[in-house]
Amino acid sequence: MMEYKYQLATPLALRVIGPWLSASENIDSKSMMVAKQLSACTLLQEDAMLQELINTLEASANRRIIVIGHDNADSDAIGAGFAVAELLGAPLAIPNKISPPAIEFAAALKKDIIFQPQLTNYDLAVIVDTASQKQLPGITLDQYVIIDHHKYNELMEGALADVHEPLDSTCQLVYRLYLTVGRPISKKVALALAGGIVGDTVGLTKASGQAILELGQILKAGGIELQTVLGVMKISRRMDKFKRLRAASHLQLYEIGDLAFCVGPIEHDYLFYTTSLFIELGADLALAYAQEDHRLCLRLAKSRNSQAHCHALAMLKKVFPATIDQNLWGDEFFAGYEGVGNIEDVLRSILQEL
Ligand SMILES: [Mn+2]
Repeated sequence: MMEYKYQLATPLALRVIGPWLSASENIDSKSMMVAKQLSACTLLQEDAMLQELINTLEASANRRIIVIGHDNADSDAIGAGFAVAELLGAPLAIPNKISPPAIEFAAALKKDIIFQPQLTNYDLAVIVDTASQKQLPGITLDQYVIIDHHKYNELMEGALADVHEPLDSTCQLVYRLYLTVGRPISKKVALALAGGIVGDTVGLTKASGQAILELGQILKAGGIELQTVLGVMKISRRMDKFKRLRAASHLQLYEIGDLAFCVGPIEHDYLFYTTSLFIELGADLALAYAQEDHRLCLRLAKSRNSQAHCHALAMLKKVFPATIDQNLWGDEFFAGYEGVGNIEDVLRSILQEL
């Protein structure tokens, strides 16, 4: 069913998108008219959404386009952003930073990423994997389109066009965009899209059949293996065996009812990797910290498999109530703090909360 749908869409989309993808190629007004008529007849909602986006992009031919993923970018934002940027020959930007788990992955794609982009330098922004203005600190949107998979998206209202469907990942929507315009999937684009799917489905443990099917198609189209993607995504890859074992040997275990809470010191650069390591070992909740005099940097992670009724960010907000936002960030499963603090006090507060 899906295969058929895309085969149908490809020649049409190629005509519409042709002049925009390659400025040298001329399109006659007749075929454009036919394309528009056909486009108006599109019955499938997703095709219509994709087509509207393509039309908007086509109307922006020769204008300056920038692709932007949400702040604290994860592998879905990076992967989808990379693939769209490749498709458009546009730069990729992130408001402030890449999320630690996605740093290795972003580096493997070898594309320059612009931080704190100046939108006044561009005519159109393609926003990927982003559901609210809050995820775009410091960015004032004007002319933009959206490609996103979050169930609720606050940015759709002001967008010129949107491709929005509640799937497992934005990368699947970008894959469908590639199919619709008939652009081949290169090895790197396959890695980007597959990485986004693997990331947003927590290493495929939460993947729907549809996501796994599309992942398979992406791997096949790009001629890469899942093993390659997993290797690039492997979280504790950056820690060598001695660092991993040393971190494990310094961990303190708190058993609170059925809850396993692991705490350990580590150098600043390995905070995230250490919490991941503890979770991999079976912790429900993991805290890694670096204490340098009065300065404390820590990361708190919750296992996705845990039944623990705790919210990592909410927990840190209780522990550091007066902290300004920039020093404290995260979500239910992973949160970080950097600032003044003492690990003994912090640990006491957390244990009280648990
Ligand atoms: Mn996502």
